[in-house]
Amino acid sequence: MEKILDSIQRNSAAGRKMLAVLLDPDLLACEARTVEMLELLAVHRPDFVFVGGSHTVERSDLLIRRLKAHSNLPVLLFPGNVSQFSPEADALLNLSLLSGRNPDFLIGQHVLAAIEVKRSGIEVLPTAYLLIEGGRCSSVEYISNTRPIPRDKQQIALATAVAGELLGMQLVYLEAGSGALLPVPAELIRCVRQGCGLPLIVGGGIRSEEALETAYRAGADLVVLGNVLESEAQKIAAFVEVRRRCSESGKL
Ligand code: 1GP
Repeated sequence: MEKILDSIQRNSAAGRKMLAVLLDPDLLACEARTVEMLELLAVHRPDFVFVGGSHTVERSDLLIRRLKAHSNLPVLLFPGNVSQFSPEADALLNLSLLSGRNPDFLIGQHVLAAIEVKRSGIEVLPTAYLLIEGGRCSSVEYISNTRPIPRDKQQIALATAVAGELLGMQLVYLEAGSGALLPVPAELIRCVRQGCGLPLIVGGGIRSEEALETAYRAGADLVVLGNVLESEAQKIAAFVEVRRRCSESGKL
């Protein structure tokens, strides 16, 4: 079977846009919402399901088992810390918070998880994770005790992404923070897209079809949606349609 990183690189090179739905393991606390979400994902298929968050209470593997029982969508771990690792996912986004200067989120958590991750044999996606200021203090900012990159500092974002590329990372994730008031600015996405050769993940504060389209048109390859689907799960149908439309025009 094709590796997940290979599929992301192939889609990025072809201009085919991708969509990921971020599910918080704590979603399981509400059975009705979990069932509704799983049923919708089976019909309106994103490319990936991300599982994790800056701060979660429930275990990731319980949600992953539910996902695996209901669909064959690839599940990627999006861990806020080492305790969220589960070998039952298909791949691990090995996030290094390059925008910050907190060694624990640059390398510390990675050392704690390293042997278990290696032994599990899970596919690992080394990812340059950049927090961009999103209009309010995000959970990532608070928990990691780091400062985000200012919204108008495109060149700092680009230099940080390229630093990750030069360290051998394979993906760049521009993150405004879950529930951000303002998504990552289009100009900043465009700048990183043009100056850095890696596939680009963008997320945080994207709640409308217009915002999704803006991110894709600016150069995002993979957009992550979380909060909006937690409150209005049925919107997934419209978002999948935006992905299709932007992919088609991206190929022209
Ligand atoms: C957070 O980028 C994701 O890490 C998704 O953010 O919940 O705001 O969609 P939202």
